[in-house]
Amino acid sequence: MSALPARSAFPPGFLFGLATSAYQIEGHGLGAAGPTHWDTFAATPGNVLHAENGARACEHYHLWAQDLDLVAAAGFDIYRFSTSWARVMPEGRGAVNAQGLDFYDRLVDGMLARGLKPALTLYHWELPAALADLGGWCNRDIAGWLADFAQVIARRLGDRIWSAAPINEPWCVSWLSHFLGLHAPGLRDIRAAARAMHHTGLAHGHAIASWRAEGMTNLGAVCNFEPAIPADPAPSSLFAAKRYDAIFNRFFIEGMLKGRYPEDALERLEAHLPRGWAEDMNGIAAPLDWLGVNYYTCKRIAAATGPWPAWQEIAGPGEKTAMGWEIRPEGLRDLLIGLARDYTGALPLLITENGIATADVTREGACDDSPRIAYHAAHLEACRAAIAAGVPLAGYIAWSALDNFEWAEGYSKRFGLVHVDFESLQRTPKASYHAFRQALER
Ligand code: GBH
Repeated sequence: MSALPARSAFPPGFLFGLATSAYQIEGHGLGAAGPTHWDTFAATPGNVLHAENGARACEHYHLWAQDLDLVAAAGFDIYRFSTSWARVMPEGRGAVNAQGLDFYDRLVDGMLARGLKPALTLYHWELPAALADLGGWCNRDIAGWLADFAQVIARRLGDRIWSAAPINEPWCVSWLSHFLGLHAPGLRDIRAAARAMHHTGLAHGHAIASWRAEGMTNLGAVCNFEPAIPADPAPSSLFAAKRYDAIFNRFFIEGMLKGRYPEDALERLEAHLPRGWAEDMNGIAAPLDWLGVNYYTCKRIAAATGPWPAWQEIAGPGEKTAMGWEIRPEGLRDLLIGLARDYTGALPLLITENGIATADVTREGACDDSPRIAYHAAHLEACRAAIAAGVPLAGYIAWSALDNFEWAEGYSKRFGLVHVDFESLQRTPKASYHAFRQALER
């Protein structure tokens, strides 16, 4: 069994953390909060496995103190969390719900009291339904709406936040949700997708500007990456993989870090971008203090017949997780090295998510958690290799602290280092939790 590398195997000051997101753990039906487009999406049969939703989830809204205790007791430095927009502003704009803001205020104080650095994600996917009704991410006004939400959060929490990023995974918010239709709002429309892609960048830039104006520091972006490997040496596969890479891996960081979009994405998307998009690029490329990397897997891509984007995913040779995602730790090493070389240079990188789903199991003992330990061990070694190659990697945040609402998969897939019984709500640390605790004290 592969052991986790010890804290002392990393450079001094390297930070470890655990991540969660609001809709996945809080229980959106608890406390006062406005409806979100994830409630709507989950209520439509066929969108979420077993028609589950985030109404109760882990009841973190009530049980947050014991959850923070667990994160701190294992010796983690960072707790990455998100703020539910509809809990803070039930209509998405205008009136602020004092109860919602009080909750995050207590939560942040709770982190500080336990020696945890609060890493804030402003938006992790549950859009207030009132804003979805106005077109959501397809409406250019979302940039201003998100900036206003950012300001409300900054004024209440900004003095105690360690790091902040406006949007978790712009690719998921736009492409996955508006082109592939797999997440809320479940659209399958190239025009909607292109607009959402551009508007995530615009809203990101506006939120960063709003935070800077409020004096906040250590601001970044969190993107998901899946290295695209040509499934075979055919030139058509190479082209398809390059096209995949442009949409998935390069579109958002080229916007946010270089103020431009990749040519190979524009060739099809430009016709669907909002008029005057090029004038937005400076604002999208607002200077950042770090880039967050969410990494889970890689993709093997071949060409496909049919309309653009005309690619297909081929199963790779590596072992698969319960999500069916291929395990490929060397992909993380190469990704970090490539990002530093081509995009970020001396800008610190931070792993903001990395983790593995296992099948539904009951408690520690009933569950063999060694695949999770092996997964994190291998990816931490990949981080060490990248650091040895000169990459300025600042830390590693694992997904996730708790088993939680895994979006379209409902509660059937478990990413937690801590097991949650969704009936009794009891938390039980898994073997991986104990492995981290031991690694972090060494
Ligand atoms: C993260 O996104 C989310 O931030 C988090 O909320 C979520 O719980 C966690 O992942 C686990 O899913 O083409 O079907 O093989 C991860 C982004 C994008 C990673 C899609 C896997 C391949 C899906 N994901 N990707 S598939």
